[in-house]
Amino acid sequence: MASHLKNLSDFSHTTVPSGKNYRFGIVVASWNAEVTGALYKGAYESLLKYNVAERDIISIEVAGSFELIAAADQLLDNRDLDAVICLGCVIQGETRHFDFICNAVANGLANVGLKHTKPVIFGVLTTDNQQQAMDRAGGKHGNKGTEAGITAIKMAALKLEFK
Ligand code: DLZ
Repeated sequence: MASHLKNLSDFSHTTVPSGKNYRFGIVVASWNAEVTGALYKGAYESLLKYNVAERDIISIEVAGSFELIAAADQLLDNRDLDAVICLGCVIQGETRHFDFICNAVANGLANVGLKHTKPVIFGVLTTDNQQQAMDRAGGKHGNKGTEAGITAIKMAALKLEFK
């Protein structure tokens, strides 16, 4: 369980509360599937590691990162979830598609979180190339999917604190 910070020494970015009895959605985009599959594995395994039950995780696959927005919104409309983790990978190309998609997804997911007053975790890699993406999906810079899973648990626990 998250606790209020009373002293500077209370702060610890390494403490992860138990995810037991919290319910999570994971939405994963299939564009750049090698990367997003690794992000998904990292997120899913991090939830299990911190005691989230498999029955408390609902996973959905969508076409591209742009579709994460509608899927997260619909999940929160129809399921009693404590947080939704959104995973995607947008790789810089020759066109302005990159900027349109990145901006739309970041703003869209933020708005979904505010609309539902629930944590919507931005686990979308936005990189110059495939190698940078792989480095962050289980490579030399870790796995951002794992970090997204941990962030979801921390945010779910924080919310309960204020009920
Ligand atoms: C169209 C498109 C492009 C060019 N690039 C990516 C990408 O790198 N990563 C990603 O997740 N999705 C991409 N898409 C697909 C869009 O997210 C979306 O699926 C389509 O525009 C249909 O709405």
